[in-house]
Amino acid sequence: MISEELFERACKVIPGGVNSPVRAFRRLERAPFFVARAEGAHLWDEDGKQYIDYVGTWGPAILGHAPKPVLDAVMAAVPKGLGYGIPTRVEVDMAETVCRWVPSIEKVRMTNSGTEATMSAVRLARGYTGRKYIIKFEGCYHGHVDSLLVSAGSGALTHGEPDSAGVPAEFAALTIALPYNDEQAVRDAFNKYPGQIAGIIVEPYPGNAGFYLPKPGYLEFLRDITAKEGALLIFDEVMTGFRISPSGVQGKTGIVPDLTTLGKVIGGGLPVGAFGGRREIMDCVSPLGPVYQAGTLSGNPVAMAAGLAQLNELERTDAYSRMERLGAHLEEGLRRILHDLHLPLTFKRSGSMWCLFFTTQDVYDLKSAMTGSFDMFRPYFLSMLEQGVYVAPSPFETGFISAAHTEADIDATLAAMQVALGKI
Ligand code: HOZ
Repeated sequence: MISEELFERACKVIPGGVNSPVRAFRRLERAPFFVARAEGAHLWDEDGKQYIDYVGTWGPAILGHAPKPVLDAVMAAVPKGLGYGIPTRVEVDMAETVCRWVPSIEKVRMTNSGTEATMSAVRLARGYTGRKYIIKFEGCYHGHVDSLLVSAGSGALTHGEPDSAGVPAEFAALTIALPYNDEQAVRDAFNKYPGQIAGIIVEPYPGNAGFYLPKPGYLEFLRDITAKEGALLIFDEVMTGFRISPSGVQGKTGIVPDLTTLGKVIGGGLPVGAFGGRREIMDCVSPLGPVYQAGTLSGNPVAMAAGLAQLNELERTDAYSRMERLGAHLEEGLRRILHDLHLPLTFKRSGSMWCLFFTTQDVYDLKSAMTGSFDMFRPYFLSMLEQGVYVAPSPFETGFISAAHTEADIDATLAAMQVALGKI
């Protein structure tokens, strides 16, 4: 097996053989497969096996892999130079597009990753308010920023290290981690630290401990209490931005955050993140204001061209209604299978984001997400993989449907689910 040989080589020179822990199939006790190429909704591994892909680069591949408009834009940008570290027209086009799509964003700064975006947004919230504490929610993952690696989700949770070594207790002490969907916990925190909380950072639809949703009124509550307490509300829409709707969860719910972080879809597959928000807050960012933030590769012209082409294509086509149709098809078929197999498992979906939890309890926070059985997830995942369907290799990740998936892909996935769930 070529993948296994590559993994053996990789393990000698890369920690765990991977460049991000969520790609390691470690907890599944098998080697990851190595990808040779990808197109549309499909991946091919180094051994020639084909998969229907529901990881979608962990979110960016909303048009599927290697979409022609994005490739064309990259091919057109490359001969002009790979980066200059000087402003370019495409950065302005991108910023105008983001501000037009996401009305809460009046000014936006590009970064190279979602992690940089959240790190910068938290610094900005502290700089703008002059306060030091940040509230985050257990199971939410905001990248590998020191002060946000507290009760974190995604790979940190999968590998049992939600509080990372190397983050001094003094740093973590400024982060207040609370259960998601618990209004009283937030009220108590504001009462305990009056006038000291700079902001709340939240994945409005959490997608890093599986995928679950806010209770009715919860996001409105976060908006109201932050406004009342003089703290900022930061929506981390790295996963949900340009995906749940053209303007993310905020577009779908009508909640207007003070700051928003973006990533994944905005880069069209290349490394791009962004943070933006109200003009008066963004004007505190260097060089206008005292909050320093920078990056040699930020706004890279090739990455901007790729991201902008992806956004333009989303705008030009019926991608969102198509992904909703495909998502509804998957949900309907899966619920039928679960019913027929007498498996009352919990399923959550919004548009193209979904998660099957291996628990019979409702899931609305980290604690309930953790009632899922890994002993049921493992045989399900391995059977799906064997049958050529790649879902995330962790029960704490989100499934992504792309506009390149077809009804036939969904039917084939449902057939595989029928077999895989029959085995658990
Ligand atoms: N936020 C991503 C998973 N939910 C991280 C992906 C990666 O690190 O590769």
